[in-house]
Amino acid sequence: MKRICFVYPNGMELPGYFRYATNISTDTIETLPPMGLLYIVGNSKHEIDFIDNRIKKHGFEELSEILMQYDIVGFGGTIFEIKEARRLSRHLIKNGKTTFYGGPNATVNWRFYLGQFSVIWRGEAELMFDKAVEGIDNLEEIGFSRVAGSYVNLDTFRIKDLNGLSFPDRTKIRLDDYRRQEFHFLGNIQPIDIVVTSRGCPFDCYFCSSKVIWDRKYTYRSAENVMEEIRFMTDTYGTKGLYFREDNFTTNRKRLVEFCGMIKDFDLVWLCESRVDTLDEEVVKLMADSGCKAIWFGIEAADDAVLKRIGKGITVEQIERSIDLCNENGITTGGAFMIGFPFDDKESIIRNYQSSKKLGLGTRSYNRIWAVPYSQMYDEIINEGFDDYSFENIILPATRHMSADELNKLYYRLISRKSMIRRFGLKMLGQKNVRYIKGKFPSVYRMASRLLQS
Ligand code: B12
Ligand code: SF4
Repeated sequence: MKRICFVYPNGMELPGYFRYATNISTDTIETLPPMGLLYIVGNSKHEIDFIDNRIKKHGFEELSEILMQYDIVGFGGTIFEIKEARRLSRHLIKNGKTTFYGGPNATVNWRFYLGQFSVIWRGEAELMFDKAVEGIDNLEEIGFSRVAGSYVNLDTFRIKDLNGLSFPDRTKIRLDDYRRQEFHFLGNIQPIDIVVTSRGCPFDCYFCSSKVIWDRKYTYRSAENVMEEIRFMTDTYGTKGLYFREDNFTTNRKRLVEFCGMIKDFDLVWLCESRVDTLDEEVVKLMADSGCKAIWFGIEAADDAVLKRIGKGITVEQIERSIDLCNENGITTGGAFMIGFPFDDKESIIRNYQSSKKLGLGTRSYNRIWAVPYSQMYDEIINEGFDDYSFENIILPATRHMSADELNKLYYRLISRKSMIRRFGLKMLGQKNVRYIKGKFPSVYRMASRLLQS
């Protein structure tokens, strides 16, 4: 039996110009369990160890020493963790080990990492991983090609029937190590877990790399199959809350209705991400009645002209309607917006920002655009030369009308200054005292929050 270990690497240090102009965070307090890797472990007959280095924070020497005990080391993660994965892999290969690199970044950007991992894995892995381990000396026979020093599956692996998979192996982690700011929408409860009910996305937004990763193919588990996992979670871990963090939780209306009917039997609260055009009055009511406390929407812009240009496929009217429906049914709403599209100028950004405040959202988050390969927006940014600031293929771009620095300054003035004050205030006062103020003097707390949000 081969000795195998999976590693979710630690995030890389980004140059200062990223840190001060974006909300990108590598803080472990703000992350979720790496479900992809846990899925592979749960579906493999091999004993696989797992290290989440965002939690463990081993240094290079220490981690490479640990990993030298294994025959095969598999790295996951996004583009933001590539540096640690690459460095460890080079070291391990030099010492006769075999390394795998998988996940969304490997799927899309494999060409950049040829020669640096023994095997670069594109797409889903549960059904093929054991075959690759057992046939490691004959990978060509199971769909891999030898390209510039690595084996890579040029045809991305996809799984048709997600219901046939075993659940992710959560014994490899401590659920307690993972949390996200979104958890507060569910109140002060524990444990909260994530369950992945679907993969991929059928939409085609101009700025998003999902279509390159998942080829616009959307697969989903049946409501019954999801309930089985939830039952397992509540029985085993006493799960009290769930966060459905996936591209398209609400896209299949029939499944959503079934899901709401079934989850009612559990005493659970939950939150999810959604698109405004997938909700209607009946479904929002059902969601609220079945324990949904919050919905986080990818809105991007509160302006029909911008929404059209970015191919989002939604309108301001739909945005307002869905938010109203949620508010009427006691579901808290959050909305994410993007600032600094290639066509944006100062006026359009300020207009979008001002309009976004009038939508009735409970919480808003604004992301100053950074771009990773590949999306239509990424290609435009490269082709038009707006990539003055870039690091490991992550670009902090300029627009046709504003330099990257002008955009950073505007973003800072409109948004990040307030969130910095908020974070600084939290640090100074301490989480405990803030909770005390919130409980004892709710109106003071609300007023301060509103001031910092406006
Ligand atoms: C949930 C999620 C999160 C969660 C948890 C992320 C995590 N640590 O796992 C949170 C909210 C924390 C998050 C944060 C961020 N995310 Co995110 N996130 C997602 C999302 C919506 C779903 C991921 C998921 O659970 N998929 C389901 C599982 C089953 O699939 P999977 O992870 O891809 O794994 C399968 C295969 O890829 C493969 N595989 C995976 N790893 C490995 C390893 C080996 C060895 C092998 C063989 C195979 C293999 O097998 C798995 C099983 O089939 C994806 C979008 C998407 N649909 O992919 C974005 C996505 C992964 N996120 C992305 C980004 C950029 C981020 C952020 C950097 C954003 C930010 N501004 O901060 C941060 C930082 C990430 C971090 N360091 O934790 C990008 C990554 C792009 C890239 N090129 O790397 C994605 C693809 C979104 C997008 N469309 O651009 N994210
Ligand atoms: S932004 Fe959301 S809806 Fe649009 S393509 Fe990406 S995942 Fe799909």
